[in-house]
Amino acid sequence: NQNRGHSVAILGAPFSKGQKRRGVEHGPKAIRDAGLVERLSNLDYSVHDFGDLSFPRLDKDENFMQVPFPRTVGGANKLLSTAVNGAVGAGHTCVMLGGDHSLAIGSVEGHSRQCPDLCLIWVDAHADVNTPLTSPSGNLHGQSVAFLLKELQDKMPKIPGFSWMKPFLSSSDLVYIGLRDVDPGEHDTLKNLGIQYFTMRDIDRMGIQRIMEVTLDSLLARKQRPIHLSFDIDAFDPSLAPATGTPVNGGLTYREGIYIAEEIHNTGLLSVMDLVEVNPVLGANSEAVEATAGLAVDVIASSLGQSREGANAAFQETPSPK
Ligand code: NNH
Ligand code: MN
Ligand code: MN
Ligand code: MN
Repeated sequence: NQNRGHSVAILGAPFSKGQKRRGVEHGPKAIRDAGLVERLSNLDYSVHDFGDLSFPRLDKDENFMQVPFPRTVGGANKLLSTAVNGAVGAGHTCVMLGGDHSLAIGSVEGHSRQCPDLCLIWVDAHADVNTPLTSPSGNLHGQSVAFLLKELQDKMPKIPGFSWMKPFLSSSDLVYIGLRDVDPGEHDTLKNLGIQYFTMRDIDRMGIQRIMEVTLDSLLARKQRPIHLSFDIDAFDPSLAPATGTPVNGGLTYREGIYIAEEIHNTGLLSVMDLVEVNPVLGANSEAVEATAGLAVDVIASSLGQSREGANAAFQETPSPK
């Protein structure tokens, strides 16, 4: 098996202050309870579960403009960045379990310290590229990409809690898949910076096969480089992933989501992935929560090489009867 000798690090990030709905901090537990470690072990990885990070609580963290908890979110991401940097530096493929999507700031930043030439695939109903000045909600989970992009820096105010990081990503190093709820300021940024994005309408028109071909071609054709996959579970249709904070109708089918993951695995270049926004408090019942968390495990397993063709477990040869 090609995964033998390869190792996966699991980092839990129980954090919810990048948005206003409580419960997403229980995402890592829900995803582990759905059988993540066993599924990855069955793929013949050596799995290192580093447990959950513990994020310091600040007693005082006043809004910055209309942005809540800026120092708390900044501090959590600084900690996460160090953890991801360490895990990648130690040779692991890293899986970060959120938590809300503001955590991608630290996850991608920490990854970039080891892999400055990384590229980013953002699978989400939302573009998460608001700035504090364009955000309709103020929530930092809708602004993560704005912190990463070099080209957006003259539009970003100095936000308390984030002095530790500098933007490092070029807009040509990023592709979005699954968009269907983009704010006016975000749309303007996507257009102005010429960012490559595929909405659900594009998936309807082109099919997911063609979209993955174009995505990987545009990111990897010039040179092979490490991939950061940031997967927001709300990219899926709410019928499949109901336990999430901002569901939007008309999302990815199960097969489209798994195909995205499989194609990324097949590059052999996946280095870090985030699986975020599973909120077990928001499921209508335990079935809804288990379906959402189980889907998260399926996406992670497929990204790491679980194949619908089979050939996942070690097998010598077909036994013959004596
Ligand atoms: N675009 C909205 C905002 O900025 C919603 C973002 N919500 C998300 N993003 N779940 O993935 O607040
Ligand atoms: Mn998101
Ligand atoms: Mn989203
Ligand atoms: Mn493989």
